[in-house]
Amino acid sequence: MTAAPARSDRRGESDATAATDPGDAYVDYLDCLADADEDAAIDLAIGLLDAGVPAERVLLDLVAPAQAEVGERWARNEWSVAQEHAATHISERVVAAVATHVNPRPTGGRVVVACMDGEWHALPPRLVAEVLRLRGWQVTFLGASVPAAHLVSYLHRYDAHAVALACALPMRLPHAHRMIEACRRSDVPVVVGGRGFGADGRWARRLGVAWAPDAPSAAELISDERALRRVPPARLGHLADDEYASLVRRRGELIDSALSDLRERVPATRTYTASQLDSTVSDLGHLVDFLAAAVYVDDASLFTEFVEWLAGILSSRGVPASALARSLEHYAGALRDFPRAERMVALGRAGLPDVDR
Ligand code: B12
Repeated sequence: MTAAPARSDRRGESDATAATDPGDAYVDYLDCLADADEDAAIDLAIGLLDAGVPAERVLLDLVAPAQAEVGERWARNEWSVAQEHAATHISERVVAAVATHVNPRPTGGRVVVACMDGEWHALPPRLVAEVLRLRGWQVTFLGASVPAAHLVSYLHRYDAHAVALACALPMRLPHAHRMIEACRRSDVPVVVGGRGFGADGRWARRLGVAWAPDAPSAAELISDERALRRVPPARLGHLADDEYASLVRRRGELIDSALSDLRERVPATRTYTASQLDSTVSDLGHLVDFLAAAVYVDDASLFTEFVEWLAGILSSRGVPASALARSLEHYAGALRDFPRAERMVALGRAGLPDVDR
């Protein structure tokens, strides 16, 4: 086993290879994250700034893609949750160091940036917040999981020009909608972003809210208040069938019955350890939550994409596709009175490879 290179060694490497391009520094930066070498990661980012690379590029062309790669390594089960946490902590420190190093003076109005209630992915909106700050806005970053009522009272108190709301997980879209509506009632224009709204922002359009794919587009939208307010209304007439509300009410019962069904039909699950059982309950819950969100926005692809993702995660952890298929069949049977949900579950099941029943 070799020791990780000392801070000065790594600094030497990055000086030689990556003085002016975040793309060239990317591999070194990922190595810093892999080795949990906070000092070297900060040195590398500040080195780029000192070499004249704009702070916005360091944030968006170095930190952001590295974090996406962290997610891929976790998904492939190459990195543990602890390694992911360590890497994310370092990226947070790097963002703070870059922000302190540049320290722009605000010339624009106040923009409040926050995560939806129940949303813990605070780093993506933090990057957006710093880009807005670099572009002259006076930014208040409220961080992870902000309850709607608290956000609204904050907006009232500080007379915000706009609010930017982040959602990384599509299962949070119903919460997102409630939060967007609460901000609207305060007459503060809203822009949303994050992977939770779909790669092309289609679920933001469904909820009738302005969406930005990235931080620079968010900055442009916020500068154009008319564009921010000029959005077609939400298209949610399908909610009249009450399927979403009923699914939410039945969440606990669905998870319990799916777990009993698994234990009955997939013998391996009977000898699960406590932590395997926890993960199973959490996966069964995520299936219901993603399904409920898909029903909310009336888009089966939200659910089928999640099933595909979950199948990949489970297979990289040695869980056979048959267990997921079995749970989907169970949910389809339990949801016979919910035609939209039942169809979505069937589509999710059909997307899995054929497995023995
Ligand atoms: C770090 C991380 C976490 C950390 C977050 C800590 C923190 N301080 O942020 C923790 C450990 C809390 C976490 C938890 C979970 N996570 Co996570 N996480 C990540 C990871 C690795 C990095 C996030 C990140 O910083 N991305 C970098 C940013 C820059 O990328 P970005 O989202 O594309 O952002 C750009 C645009 O989307 C846009 N944008 C983003 N936000 C906003 C906001 C606004 C207002 C605007 C305008 C624009 C905008 O601009 C950004 C820059 O241009 C991602 C992987 C990934 N690909 O992102 C997974 C990921 C998002 N997580 C995932 C999952 C599944 C989870 C958990 C459910 C895991 C679990 N079983 O518990 C929980 C859910 C927690 C919750 N309820 O919120 C999955 C989601 C998969 C899916 N199908 O939806 C991902 C994709 C991992 C993966 N590869 O599968 N996670």
